[in-house]
Amino acid sequence: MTYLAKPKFHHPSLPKNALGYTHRDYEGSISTLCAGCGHDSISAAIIEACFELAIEPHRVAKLSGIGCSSKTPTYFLGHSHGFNSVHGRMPSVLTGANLANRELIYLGVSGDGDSASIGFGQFAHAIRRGVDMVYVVENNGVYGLTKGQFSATADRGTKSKRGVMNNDSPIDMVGIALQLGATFVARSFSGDKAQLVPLIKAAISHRGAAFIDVLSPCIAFNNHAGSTKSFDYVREHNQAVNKLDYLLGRAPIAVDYAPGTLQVVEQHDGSKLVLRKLKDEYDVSDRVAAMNFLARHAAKGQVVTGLLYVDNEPEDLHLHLATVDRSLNSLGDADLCPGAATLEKINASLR
Ligand SMILES: Cc1ncc(C[n+]2csc(CCOP(=O)(O)OP(=O)(O)O)c2C)c(N)n1
Ligand code: SF4
Ligand SMILES: [Mg+2]
Repeated sequence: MTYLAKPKFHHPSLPKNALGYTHRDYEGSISTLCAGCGHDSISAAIIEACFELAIEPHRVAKLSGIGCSSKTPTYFLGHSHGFNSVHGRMPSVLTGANLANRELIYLGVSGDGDSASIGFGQFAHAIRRGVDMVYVVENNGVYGLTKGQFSATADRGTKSKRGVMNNDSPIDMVGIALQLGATFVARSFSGDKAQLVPLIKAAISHRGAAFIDVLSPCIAFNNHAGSTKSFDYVREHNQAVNKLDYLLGRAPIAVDYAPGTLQVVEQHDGSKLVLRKLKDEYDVSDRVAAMNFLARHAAKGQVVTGLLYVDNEPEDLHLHLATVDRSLNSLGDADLCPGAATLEKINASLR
């Protein structure tokens, strides 16, 4: 279908990053989503984050399941590795790929249906194992692709476009991610690029399970009054706990704020997360307090956004399994076969 192709010409004055790439080098095919869908704004934020970090596109592996959200990797990073799995099965495919080749940056993109309904178990196990990845849920509270049924993240008491009431309790993806031990947890809004781009950059630089729940209104099926996932509702009830600046390398912090309002988290690679606190009492390193804060605000119908929790000494699955430093797909027969004598010893120990 030729209408999906973008023109290959670059305007010579397009801004370039440290690698000499323009934004166009991080784009994908033309989106086929509904005009105004929140998911397209998340794709734009991913493109911006990768451009600003000057990531070589071939170092990224983007994986997804099924849904409008899971279609989006086609619309960004057209020169990266990609795998579109079956519904709800992205986390296990990502886990396997990560174990085989730890050199790549893993970006899992999913929907609330894909991760909180059919793929809930898969989501939970990838998070609790600490797979080194950025896991983005584009959360609209409905199954957009199959025309707007409530998903498991829809709040109790919300009304569908046709007026049907949802009586089931919602699954709060950030609450679950915190409980399961994700070492980087954030929530954002597709309409807030200034908040979302630094969160994605920080998540990419985090070495462990990074989870970002992005509220992403479905304008076709869940943007009406009575929905808590509409543009208007999220804008009116958004309670950001902090503003994040992501500083690469050992750049000095050149911001001047009142004592107690700035929290700096230094990561393993020397990069810094500089957090300007918007809520005095909020401490991003306190996981239990974060769970409590979120539950209290959710009970009042408020949508807490920002960087909610980060562990600056995260552990990942490779560390837990004590795998070798090299990627497994680069090992040859000599590395993999211990030899007849060693095999005999192992077998003897099991008899
Ligand atoms: C095994 C299986 N069951 C059901 C479906 C039908 N189906 C396709 S997408 C989808 C839900 C997608 O919802 P979500 O992940 O929230 O994505 P959205 O479209 O809202 O972005 C469902 C139930 C399917 N494709 N495969
Ligand atoms: S149906 Fe909803 S989620 Fe799917 S593309 Fe349209 S607006 Fe986006
Ligand atoms: Mg959805």
